[in-house]
Amino acid sequence: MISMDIDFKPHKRPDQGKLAGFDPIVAEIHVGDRVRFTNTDDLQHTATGYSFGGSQIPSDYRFQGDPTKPSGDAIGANEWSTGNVRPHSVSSKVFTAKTPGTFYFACAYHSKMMRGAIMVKQ
Ligand SMILES: [Cu+2]
Repeated sequence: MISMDIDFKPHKRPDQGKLAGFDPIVAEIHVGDRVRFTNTDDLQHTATGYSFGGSQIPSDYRFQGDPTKPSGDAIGANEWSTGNVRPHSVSSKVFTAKTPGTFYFACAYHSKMMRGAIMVKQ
């Protein structure tokens, strides 16, 4: 379970830029684990995976699909999204970790202030 709240404090990671707005901010899980997001804030948020190969999120990145609609089932390097998750402890759909790696995601509405990572281990 990863909580979503725009007020969660920034966590600096020198090679990845600012990560904030989710707790845990870097979720360490294993292949086969399931992930669900819960919006503990009083604003609507999404968690939407970036599809890019590098270690630095491109500053001009734009989500390809419609991040306000749920998409995908797997945490990986392809775009996936919770879609809009309503405030006050509503939970998202469930995603499964299928491939090892570090995958970044953001809230589609607050992508500069709400960014996190999921580290999937074998
Ligand atoms: Cu948000």
